Parts: sequence; C-alpha cells; structure tokens
Amino acid sequence: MPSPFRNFLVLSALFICQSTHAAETISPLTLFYTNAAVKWTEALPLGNGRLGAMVFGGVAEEHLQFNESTLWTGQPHEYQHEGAVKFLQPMRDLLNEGRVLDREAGALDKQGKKAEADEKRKAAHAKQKEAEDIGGKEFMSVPLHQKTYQAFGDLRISFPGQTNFTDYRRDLDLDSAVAHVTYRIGDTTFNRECFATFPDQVIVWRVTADKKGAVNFTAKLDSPHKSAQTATADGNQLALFGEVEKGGIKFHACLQVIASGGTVNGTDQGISVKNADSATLLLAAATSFKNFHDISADPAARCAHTLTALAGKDFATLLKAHVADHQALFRRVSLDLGKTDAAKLPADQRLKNFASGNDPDLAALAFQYGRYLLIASSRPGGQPANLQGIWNDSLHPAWDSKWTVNINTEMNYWPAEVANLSECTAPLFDMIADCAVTGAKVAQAQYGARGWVLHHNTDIWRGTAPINASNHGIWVSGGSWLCQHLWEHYLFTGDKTFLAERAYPLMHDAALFFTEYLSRDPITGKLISGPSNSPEQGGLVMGPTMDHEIIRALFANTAAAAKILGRDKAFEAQLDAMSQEIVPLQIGQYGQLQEWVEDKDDPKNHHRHVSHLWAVYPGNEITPAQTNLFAAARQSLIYRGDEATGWSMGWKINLWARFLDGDHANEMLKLLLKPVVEKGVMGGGGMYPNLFDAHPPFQIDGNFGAASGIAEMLLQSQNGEIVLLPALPKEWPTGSVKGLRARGDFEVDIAWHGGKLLSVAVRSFAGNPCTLRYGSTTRVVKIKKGQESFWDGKSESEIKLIDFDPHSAGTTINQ
Ligand code: FUC
Repeated sequence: MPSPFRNFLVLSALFICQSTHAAETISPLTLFYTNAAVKWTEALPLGNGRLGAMVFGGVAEEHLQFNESTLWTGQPHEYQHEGAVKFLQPMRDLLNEGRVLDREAGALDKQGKKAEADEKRKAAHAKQKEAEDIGGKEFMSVPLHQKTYQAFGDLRISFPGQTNFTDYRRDLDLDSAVAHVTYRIGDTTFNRECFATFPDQVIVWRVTADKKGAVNFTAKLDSPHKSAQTATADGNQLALFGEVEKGGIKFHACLQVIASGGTVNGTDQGISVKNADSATLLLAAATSFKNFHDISADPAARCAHTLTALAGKDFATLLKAHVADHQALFRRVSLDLGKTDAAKLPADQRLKNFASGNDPDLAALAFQYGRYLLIASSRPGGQPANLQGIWNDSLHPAWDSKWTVNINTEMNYWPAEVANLSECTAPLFDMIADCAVTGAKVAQAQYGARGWVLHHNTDIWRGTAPINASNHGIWVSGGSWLCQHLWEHYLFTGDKTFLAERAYPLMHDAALFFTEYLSRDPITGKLISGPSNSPEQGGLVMGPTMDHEIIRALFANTAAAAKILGRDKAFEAQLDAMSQEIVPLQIGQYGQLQEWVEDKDDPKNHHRHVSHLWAVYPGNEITPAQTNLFAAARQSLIYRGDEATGWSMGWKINLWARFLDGDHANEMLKLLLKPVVEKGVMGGGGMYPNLFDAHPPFQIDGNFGAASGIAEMLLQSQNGEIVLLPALPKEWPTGSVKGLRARGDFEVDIAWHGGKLLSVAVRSFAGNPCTLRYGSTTRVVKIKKGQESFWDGKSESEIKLIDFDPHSAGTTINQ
C-alpha cells in the first residue's frame, strides 16, 4: 500500500480512537436510566419482529407489557364497495366544474370584480363539497373504518419486601438487544436481564442474585381483554388466553418458570419462586391468525410447540443465539460522531440537553436506535412495523396503530436499505403482495380498472378501499408509493430474482391500474390524477402534485424493470409515453413548487404533510441539477416551517439533507430530539424519555425518519453517483461511519476530520459502474465484484483497489 494512502487510513483510525476516548468508561449504544419507568413511554422496548415487550424495571414490581403483532380486532373481511364505480365520473365532473369556476373567479379578481369572484368561489367550493358528499356516501370502504391493533397482556413479577434499594440502574443495550436492571438490597446485588429472541420465538427474563437463595418473587399474567383467563399447568407454567371478540382472533400466552435452587409453586393466579439462586422466565405468545383470510390456527398449540422446542436450552444458550442473530444485522453499521462527557448522562437527561449541549453521540445513538427498532419490529415471516412498531399497551391506540400509507409506513422503512437492514423489508413486501390481492378487487369495484390500488391505510385484513372520510380517504397513491420500496430494494441489492419474481409483477399491476385510472384533464389537456387529495389537506381534488410524482416514478421504475427483465415491451412504451403526458411539476406565484395543479398554495400553510416534496425525498425527480425546481421545492419547505409533529420533522431531516444543507438538517434533528411537551395531538413533536418518537402520541415513524435522515446527511446515491458527506453539519466535524449501503450493491465506509473527507472505502458486491462524488469532485472508479476501493476525496489522489471477502463484509464491523 503506498504510504500517503496508508497514512490517511492510519489517521482516520486515530481520530476515531480520539473521539471515543472521553467516554471510554461508558458502554456505547446504551440507553440507561437511574429510575424505573413509571409511564409506558419510559419503559424500554424489546422485540423479535413478532413479540414485543416494554420493560419497566420496577424493583418491587417488574412489569413487562407485551404484544404479539397479529392480535387485532375484526376477522377476515373484504372492504371494497361494490358498484361504487358509477360515482367515479360524477365526482370527477363536479371537481372539474369547480376548477373552472375557480379559474373564472381568478379572472374576475383581475378585473377588480371582487364580489362576483367571491360568488364564483363559493360555487366552486359547493361543487367540491358535493363531490366529497357523493364520495362519502357512495365510494367509501365497507365498513367505513378499518380494525385495530391490540395490546396483548402484562407480566407482573412482584418481589416481596424489596422496597429499600440502592445503586439502581436500568438500561437497554442496543448492541446485544438485552435490557438490564441492577440494584442492591442490603449487601445483595440483584441483576435482571431480558430479551426477545427471534431464533427461539420467546421473551426471556432472568433474575440472579449474588447471595444464594435470595431470589423470591411471584409472577402473574393479566390482560386488558375482558375474555382473558389464566390457568396453571405442571406447577411451573401459567397460561393466559382469550379472544379479542366473538369469532375473532384467539390468543394464548404461556409463561414457563425455571428456578435454580429454591421452590416453584403454581396456582391459576400466579407462580411463586422461593429462596432460589436465580430464575428464568420464558414467555411464549401466539394468536390464531394465519393470514388475512384464515384465522384457524390453535394459539395454545403454537405456544406449546415453541416451548417444547426450547427443552434442554439453558439461559446462556438462548442468550448466545439471540445475540448472534441480532448482531448479524445490527453490527453491519457503526457510526461515530464523536463523544463528549454528555454521553455519560442517562438518556432522558441527554434528550433534555441535546439542543443546547454538545452531545453529537446522541444523534449517533438515535440513528442506531432506529436500526434497533426496525430489527425488533420487522423480521421475515411477520407483520411489517405498524404505527407503533409492535409496541402498544392499549385496546384503542391512536389511529388504531394500523399501517397508514400516505407517509407513515413508508417512513418506517426509509432506513432499511441504506442502513444495511435489507432483510427487514420482507414483511413489508409480504403486505404489499396481500394488498395487491385485495386492491385488485377495489380497483375493479370502485374504478372499473385492472391492476390494484391501495388508499391511505391498511390493516391486518388488508383493507385497501378508502376509509374514514372522502376528503382524505380517497387518495389513490398508497400502493404505488409502496412499490417504490420494491424498486429501491432491487437498486440497493441488485437482486434480479427478487425483481423478476416479487417486485415486477406487483409494480406492473400497480402501474396497470394507473394507466386505466388517469383521466384527460379538460382544462390542461394533460393526464391527471383524481378524485384524490394532497394528504391530508385541501379536500378532495383533481391533480394533487404528489400523486403525479408518485405515478411518474412508478411508471419510470416499472418501465426500467421491464427493460432489465426483457418483458412487456409494449407496456414499457405505454408507460414512457403516458409519463410524458401527466401534468408536469409547476412553479407557482410565490416561487414555490405547486402542491396542486392550480397555483393555490398558501405560503402561510404550516401543515405537517409536505407531500409535494416527495419528488425530492423519498423520490428523486427533483435533483440539484434542476436548479429552478430544486429552488422552488426548497422554498416550499421554508414556507412550511420547521416545527411540526414527530414524523413531519423526521421527513424534513431527510429533505434538508437532499437540499444539501447539513446545518438545517441538524437543526431539524434537534427539534425532534427534544422532550415532547404534549400540547394536543397536532402540537409539536419530540421524543419520550425512552426515545420513542412523539407525534404526539407515540408513533414510531419519527424514529425511523431520524435514522434515515442521518444516513442521508452522510451518504446519498439516488442520482447515479455515490455522494460522500453531502450534508455534513458543522457540529459533526469529525467522525466515521462504516457499513452504509449505496444503490448499485455497494457498501461504504467514510471517515472525516475537520469537516473534510479523510477516506472512503467502497466495497462492490456486483461490479456495477461507480462514480464517487465529494463536493464538486467526481471520480469514476472501476471496482470489480469483490473489490474494495479507497479514496481520500482529492481529485489528484490515487484510488486504491484491493480484494475483500464478500462473505465477511457487512457483518464484521466491531462497535
Ligand atoms: C396521518 C397523519 C397523522 C398521523 C396519522 C397516523 O393521517 O396525517 O399526522 O400520523 O397518519
């Protein structure tokens, strides 16, 4: 290796060491607290994608509130509104008539005829309302609302007499996905550990004491479900079972208690352990849900099967398998933004100080927490992360804790590819495939179209018809937005089998729907979307910009996929031709990117949705190269303002990163990483003490938006180049990131110092063409499959290539 090159690698290693030095006494990647949780949003989340637990860490009473991702109200059901298609054209006509009246009002305004203009506007408004009324009565989902994700139960473990304790600490170690509680009573130290294991499908909890025979407790199960009952078996097992509603989903949990030393005694009310040295609890939980049209499974048999499979496995074996499984995903990426003494404080204190203090490591922790939460809430074979991931203690959670797909579900998966957790997308893709089945029925019944459509929400029954109210429920782009995730998965992984077998058929049929749905706009002569809305404001309209952006992207991606796969030439040509005909992006009177086909944006509108900026992020129709549109989109974001609900601020981090403004992105991060002050649901967002994102209330999308935003600040690859440090804020002068993924099947490590790139290493898994950009310097590099290239970002520097072992890359990064 030539010496200058070796030097910058050594230097980068040195800086990384220096930056971690100040905090070497604390375990990195840990959220710790000096008090037990009182509120649910102080408890710490564990999950294996199917089971979730919130660990409170109380001394006298430990409380694990737990979930299973398939416990929902309702039963298999089709939601399409048969015959609704006959109301489609009347709605379009009314909306178009309203638009004509609005235009006439504008012309009258210009002639100074204000009163007449106002009359016309009123008439236009009446037409819109009439269309919304027809929609509301004739076009909505049957029934109007979807179903609700449910809390499952609570494990309460009471420790008699444990009131006077010292040296309390509880934490969640993101690196091992284990929660700990330690404290002392007199001269006995108690340790509790808890994790939710994916390989063994149970929640494992253990207590140990450093004095023999000191472990005494009683464990009980209860549940907010009225039907729930408990019963003991074999003296060391306690079952909790019931059904959500008559004929609905049945549930069953089984707690098994294994003590070392002492005695174990079970009754139907609970299991008591006396004078043990240590004890392990295994909690299995299951439901009768098989898939969206079959709920005939036996949850008790499922639990028995799970527990039987654990026979002979001790705590250490379970822990080892769990940690290995978690770290195989989690350790693919490390991020160091520098550590200060601020990192020695408990997480809730760090949150309070973040905006004013110097704690860049909390941003790194938030990034890794997003990755942790995705691993914990979205694993192959399960349900995708819903509005609360999998964590929910209520029978009536906010927005039913469903999958809202006009931003929220998609945001959950924004970090998945770039933050090297590609496998976690599997449940999302399964859900898309289900929705393509139900959505085909909605497309036929309500639009008379082939293909499939998903409106703004879905639930476990895969409802795809418009829900709640026509003014925001009739929004047609949920399915096509989700299709972008299929395409991105291909771009990041280069997996052609996935493209051919999974992605393309779904994308094809989503695109097919829009080829039949788009109508010819009588005013502009272009193809237009509608009836629809710009989520969730402005009411039912023709021509929201976001729809057009998403549909254009769907058409382009589907056509590109068809070309790669050598399929459907005529369809590809049709998509290309139709794309050109869709209403184009427009710049309005305030220098803004228009949110609607009409130039009617209000620059004082601070609405949380920034839908028309989809083309900047997560789309990429608007790039820095399109200077006018780029400036207009940026102007729109400035008008929208910064402070908003949690997820909205999460989106804005990503947008400011795409606007190449790292300092503004960092300001957004500070607004998000602050304790929430609950001022009502649409008040400003922030975070809870457990670093769960607050809409408010708790909604997990902001956690994922923050994680992807931080990645976007450090690496972007959406425009055919790998752009290094595109939006590095001044407050992160020195740091490194390892293991991010770039489109084209690359893995990237970056180190920087003094705000400048020090080194980049790019590993190629497919030998795709590669252009690296740092600032205005670009270098085209030929990296063969299995080669790693090193560069220092300078135009004159040599780019070094060495071989690497593709099987070990991505899983070997030490924290
Ligand atoms: C959309 C948003 C709300 C909320 C809900 C779950 O309706 O407009 O703010 O996030 O989803």
